[in-house]
This record gives sequence, C-alpha cells and structure tokens, in this order.
Amino acid sequence: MSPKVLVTGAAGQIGSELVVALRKRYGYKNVVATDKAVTRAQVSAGVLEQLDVMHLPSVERAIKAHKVDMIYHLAAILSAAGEANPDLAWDVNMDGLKNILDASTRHGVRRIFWPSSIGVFGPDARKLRAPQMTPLNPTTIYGVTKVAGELLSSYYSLKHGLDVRSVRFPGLISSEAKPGGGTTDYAVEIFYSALQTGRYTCFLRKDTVLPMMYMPDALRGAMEIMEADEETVKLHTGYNLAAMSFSAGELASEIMKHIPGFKATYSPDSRQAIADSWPKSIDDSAARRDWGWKEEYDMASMVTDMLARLRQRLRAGEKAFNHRQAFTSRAA
Ligand code: NAD
Ligand code: AKB
Repeated sequence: MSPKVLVTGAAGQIGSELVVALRKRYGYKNVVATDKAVTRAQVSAGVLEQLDVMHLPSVERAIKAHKVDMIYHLAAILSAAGEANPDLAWDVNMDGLKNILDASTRHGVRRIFWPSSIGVFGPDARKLRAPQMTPLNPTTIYGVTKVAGELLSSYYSLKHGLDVRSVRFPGLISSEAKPGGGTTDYAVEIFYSALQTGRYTCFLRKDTVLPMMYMPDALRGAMEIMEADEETVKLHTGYNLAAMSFSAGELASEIMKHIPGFKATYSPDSRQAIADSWPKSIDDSAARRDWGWKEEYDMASMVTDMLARLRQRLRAGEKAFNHRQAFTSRAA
C-alpha cells in the first residue's frame, strides 16, 4: 500500500518539484503538500494546505488528520536569509524540526526526510573533498542549525527509534522554482538573466568554487534514500551528497557556449564570506557505498537542460517566472 506523505515547506525551491515527483510516485491524494506561505488559489485548487511548522498543535493535527506515515520536512530559512535574521533562522530551523520529530514520535510517523547542507562545514574543514566525518564548525547561523539538526535527528533515531534520513545537499540548481535566500542562488539567477537580458552581475567572485547539483538528481537522491532498505542507511546525521563543482566564472563560460553574447560581471557582497567558509567539493563515498548514490548530471548537461527548459517557458510567455504559479500549474 502506498505511504501517506506530508511535505512541509512545499512551496519552496525543492518542494515545488518534489511534490510533483512524489505525487507521480505515490498518487496525488497520498501526498499532502503544506507551507506557511500559501495563496487562497492554491488552497482552493487543493494543491497546498497552510501549515506553520512552528505551531506544534497544527503539526500534530495535520499528521493525525491525514494519517501520515512519511514526512519530507523542507520548511527552513536558508544561509543568506539566516544571516539577515538569525533569530528567525534558529526558531524555524530548530523549533520547526523539533516539532516534526516530537509529533512524529507521538503519532506513529515511520520515516522522515530532512535535508542538511554543505552549510555544516566551516573554514577548518578540508576545502577539497571535505570528508563525511570531520570537525563541523560552521560560521553561519544556518550551518549551526544544520549541525544541531543533524545531531537532534540522530538523537531521536537512537532514543525513539524514529527513522530520520538526511543528506547534505550542495547548492541546488532548478528550472521550476527560484531559490529562497541562499548563497548558491547565483547559479540559478544567472540563467534567468542570461536569457532575459544577456547580462548578469554575480554576487560572488569569479573564482568562487562551490559544490552544486541539478534538481532532478536532488529529487532522485531524496526519494532513493527514503526508499533504501533500513540496513543500508547507516548514518542518521547527514550523508555528504555530491554531483559537480564549478566556479562562478566556469558556469558563465559554459552558458556563453549557448549564448555567445552573454556577459557576466562580478560584484561580491556579504554572501562571499559565507561561500568562502564552505568547501569547494565534498567526499560522498559513504552515500555511494551505503545506498548506491550516483548523480546523472554534470555541469555541461545541466546547463543544456536548464537553458532548454527556461527557453521553453519564456516562449510560452511565462514572463514572471513566479515559482508559486509554477507549483500550482505543475501540480494541478
Ligand atoms: P526555500 O527557501 O525555497 O523554501 C522553504 C519553504 O519553507 C518556503 O516555501 C517557506 O514559505 C517555507 N517556510 C518557512 N517558514 C515556515 C514555517 N514556519 N512553516 C512552514 N513553512 C515555512 O528552501 P528550499 O531550497 O526548498 O530548501 C528546503 C530544505 O532543503 C531546507 O532545509 C534547506 O536548508 C535544504 N537545502 C536546500 C538547498 C538548496 O540549494 N535549495 C541546499 C541544501 C539544503
Ligand atoms: C544556501 O546557499 O543556503 C543553500 C545551501 C547550500 O544550503 N543553497
């Protein structure tokens, strides 16, 4: 029988596409998509329910009402938005996660996916192929909540037998929804600007290298770890997950192969310090060994696919690229 799945933060960059993929796999009615920020149209179309993960009674009510047995907990504040409002980042990322873990323990949810991030690493981690097991001393509040969240998840696994599964995602590049306040957002913005204006001013230095992943791989990774046999998932903190690494300049050059007149300039802002504190690449051999992770996209195939998808939407006249509209139309 198909599991009953609840997704929090479903209107965000990952949720907008993950909900569509989960509904394809488990059936439309078996996937309850929720977010704090919902429009009346989304609610009346039945694609999204309003749920604030900070409010424990509402989380418990949703789990009981829908007889949920699996949760993808995506609601969060990302790195750059977190530095702008550290209190909010701590409250949403920590209280939200604890509410999900507590409500799940009480009401029989059997498995939870909660994404961690390369944000767990700090300046003292190895820059190239940062290991799975290494000192985690992040210098952002986002990273602090990700390290604490990994430990909290592992604690609930040990103490309450809750099956929490997690990966440390790199920066995610997606064509359907715009990112929501991260340091790696430039790698999505650049495509929109290249197609719409032929110019882009990047908020990171040209030589800034970060680990990245294309959204189809990220969705597959999340669903694969959730469906992996229990014996194969040995870590209940967060598995390093890698696909590609490139500098901002290298991404611009790859886009230029498709749009010859494209011009990128660089004007680093406060997000540069966050990027500089993260590794350039991470070692994901534990995920490959334990549950068979393997990426499909490299930088060249990702750029080709991104441009094709965004061009198609531009031709179709979707000028606004509003991710909440994209979610509604794809899910309907
Ligand atoms: P996002 O910012 O695009 O979406 C987050 C969603 O959470 C938003 O729709 C927002 O409305 C919702 N939200 C915020 N506060 C809420 C609350 N109190 N209750 C309910 N919903 C609330 O984020 P995303 O990129 O989709 O990321 C999802 C998860 O994946 C996060 O945990 C993030 O740290 C992690 N992650 C993302 C990336 C990436 O590159 N996108 C990389 C690594 C890890
Ligand atoms: C961010 O930049 O904050 C996210 C992440 C890598 O966790 N994209």
